[in-house]
Amino acid sequence: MSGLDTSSPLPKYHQLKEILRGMIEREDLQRGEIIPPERELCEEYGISRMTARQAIVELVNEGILYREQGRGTFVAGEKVKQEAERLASFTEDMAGRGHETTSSVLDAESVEAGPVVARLLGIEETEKVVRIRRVRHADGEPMALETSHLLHEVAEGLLRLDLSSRSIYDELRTGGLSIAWAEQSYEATVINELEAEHLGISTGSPALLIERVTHDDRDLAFEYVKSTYRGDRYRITTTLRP
Ligand code: 16G
Repeated sequence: MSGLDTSSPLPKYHQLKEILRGMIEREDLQRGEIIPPERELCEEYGISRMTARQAIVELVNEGILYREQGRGTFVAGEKVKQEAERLASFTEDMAGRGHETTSSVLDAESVEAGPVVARLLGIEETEKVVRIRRVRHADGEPMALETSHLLHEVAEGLLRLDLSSRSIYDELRTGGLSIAWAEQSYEATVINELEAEHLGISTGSPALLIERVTHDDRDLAFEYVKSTYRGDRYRITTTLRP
């Protein structure tokens, strides 16, 4: 490791960031590897704890490092890319990238739609919908927390299935539903406590809030899904043409 340049006008935390970034690019620090503890970085570069922390926090926010509570800070793997113009299920999306999907089902039950879901699905507020909350994993790593609301008549059968290793879209298609198009929005958000617990990252980490309303081939809205994707592991790409 080379030291900091004390004559440089660049702040020390910034220099440390660039040193760590360089080590990752040269693969002196490999993906998934733990980085040296703050204490060690302070000794090595003659910097304060606050300076080391600032460099690490910024690299975490950029998705280059990630923190695991109680374990340390690690070099992040390459982000999973989702092409925004394809209507795919999580399972299909991950399979296309060579990852295997599993889910932890937090709950799956019939609940009253309520005002928001009712408006989006075009039903009465008091009507029942199937609500399924799942943590979606790619190769065992938690990626997103997903809450799906589905029309009762379409999705009632899902409540009898073990959804930890099944795709909802596959099951609905098997039941005769023709999934046609969706409207999807993206927003920046931060991880709340519940999400932090399930996604294994710290509260306040950056995330993508993705909402989708999906329609069948008769333009019937059958699902409304709200998902929080880890900002450090996920990236959306689109192809733009004139
Ligand atoms: C994706 C969809 C979600 C859909 C789910 C079905 C996004 C942002 N959301 O996660 O709306 O309900 O796939 O997944 O892509 P499954 O068929 O694997 O259960």
